[in-house]
Amino acid sequence: MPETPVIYVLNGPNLNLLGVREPEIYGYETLADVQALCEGAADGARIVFHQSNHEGQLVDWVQEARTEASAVILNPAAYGHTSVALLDALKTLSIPIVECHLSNPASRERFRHKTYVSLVATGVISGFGAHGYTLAVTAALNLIRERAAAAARSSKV
Ligand code: CA2
Repeated sequence: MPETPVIYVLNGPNLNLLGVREPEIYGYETLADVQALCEGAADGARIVFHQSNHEGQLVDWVQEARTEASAVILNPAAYGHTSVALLDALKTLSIPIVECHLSNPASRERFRHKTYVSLVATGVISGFGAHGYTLAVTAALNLIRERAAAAARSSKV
């Protein structure tokens, strides 16, 4: 694990439109606002924040996180419901994965009720809008600290 925790926050397709369209579903905050919220909750950790509309780019960042990150927060957007490629990339990680959604997909159309990402996520945060990202950063920090404490304990015995 890097000395300063590094948290990758990855965002999938169309999330670049946040705050511009469908505010009744996704809220009025822009993606830049979401990034600022993550940085405000980081408590000394470094936030690496990305968004892409391209599945392969998201896979590349997940692969990069294998060596560069202490945890990943992922809002896969629609790729959560469709992408086996993203699932396969996430399966290679041995760091915490927090799945984060602005809306509560379980209360929406049936095709949103399941995500591939949930199969490998440590936990899922949904339905709290942009504030959910601050909850996700806090959850990731707790998981990173718990793992560091467990590693320190096991190196003593
Ligand atoms: O609630 C979420 O965060 C979602 O991941 C958002 C995805 C949706 O496919 C998932 O089921 C749930 C859609 C992201 C689209 O983002 C937009 C933002 C503003 C305007 C239009 C789309």
